[in-house]
Amino acid sequence: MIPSIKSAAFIVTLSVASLGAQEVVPAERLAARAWYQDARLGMFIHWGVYSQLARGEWLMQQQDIPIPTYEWLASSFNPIRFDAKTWVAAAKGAGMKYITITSRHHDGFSMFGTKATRYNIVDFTPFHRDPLKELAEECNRQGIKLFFYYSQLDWHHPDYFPRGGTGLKTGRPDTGNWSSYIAFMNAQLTELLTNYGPIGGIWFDGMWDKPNADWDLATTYALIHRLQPSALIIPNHHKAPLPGEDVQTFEQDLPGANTAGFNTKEIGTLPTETSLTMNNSWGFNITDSRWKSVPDLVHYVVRAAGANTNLLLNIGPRPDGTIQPEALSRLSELGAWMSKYGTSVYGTRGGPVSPRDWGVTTQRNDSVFVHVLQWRDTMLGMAPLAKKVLRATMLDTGREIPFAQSAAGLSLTLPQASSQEPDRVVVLVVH
Ligand code: H79
Repeated sequence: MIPSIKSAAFIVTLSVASLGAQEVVPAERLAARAWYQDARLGMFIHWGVYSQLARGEWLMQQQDIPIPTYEWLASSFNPIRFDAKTWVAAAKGAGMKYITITSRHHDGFSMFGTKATRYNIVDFTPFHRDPLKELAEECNRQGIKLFFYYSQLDWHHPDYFPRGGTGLKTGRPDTGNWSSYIAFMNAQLTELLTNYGPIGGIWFDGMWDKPNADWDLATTYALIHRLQPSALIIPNHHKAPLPGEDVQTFEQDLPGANTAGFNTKEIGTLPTETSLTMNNSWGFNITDSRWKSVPDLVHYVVRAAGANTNLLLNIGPRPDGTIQPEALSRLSELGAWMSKYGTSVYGTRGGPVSPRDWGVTTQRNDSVFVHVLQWRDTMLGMAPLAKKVLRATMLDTGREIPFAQSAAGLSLTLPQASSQEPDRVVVLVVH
């Protein structure tokens, strides 16, 4: 279940056969991975100059916006209503334990103060503030861990050359120095890991734009691990995990599913995460009203936990720094559910019965939590458990319920399902 972190180091056999080596993961990173898995629920934030266009975060590519035109957009970014306290409180109120925010997306604009380029929120906009610094300080105050999303793909930087599959029509000359681009990224990552206190880690995205390029990941990963030995590396490269990485993340899908069309079905041995939009957009999209319902969001959290996976639930704040009321209300309602039922999610791992259509199981020590998600009847038959069930109670009322255990399985007699309850949670004490 919960791995012991007492040993100084843990030897992991690499899945990359060609390296033929063993990776030694230091104890502090194993501890950070365990913390991360215990957290189970985080907030993803997509916010950048694209938020002003109110059409997601890909408009520069989708509409072939030339760099000078997009630079004007950047130069007018002034989110005067941004308030780190409000954002962190919204995450905390939703029961989230960490925040992962875009420090730089594919448009190449840095949402933090950086010396590596003037094309950043402090130097290039009338705002002149560093929102990541304000967030880092506020997260520290409110006990939330902060991770930085960082795009390796860049539609603006001249040295992102040769180009990949996207960002081809932004008007850059057909020249550029790839190793300078890698050095630029490493300089920025050094800043992110030096100027913001202890951070949770780096969430990479965009490498899939140039799958065959030499990204020199070994150097970048070693740099991160040297600067902050507890920082986790979470890459969204759509491939099986590579050496130095800590979490395998899946976009809009649970591990093994691929409704998105680009997620790998190769699941390694690392902790896993699913990132999910609350409507159908990452960046603020003013016409996207396809919001997931609160019961659906509860199901996503619980189905992720039952698959031993974290859920990273996204919001796309508006360009003035405010969060849409549709998102805020869902966050606080999800938080109300988490404050009542969170013990069956936080600090758990996937349970003894693998995910089923009717629901999932999670476990912590000698407690198994049965999450009944899609089952209208009172009698539920489950697959056999290896351990003996001593007691079965409903999590919400604490009332004992009848059960029968045999070699054929476990049957539970549940209270009537009420239409308000997204999840009927049974606590089994096992021995
Ligand atoms: O930040 C959000 C998105 O902007 C970013 N990741 C999330 C977290 C994202 N960018 N692209 N995608 C997600 C999906 C991209 C799919 C495609 Fe392709 C890019 C389709 C064609 C080009 C990758 C490369 C998949 C096929 C080829």
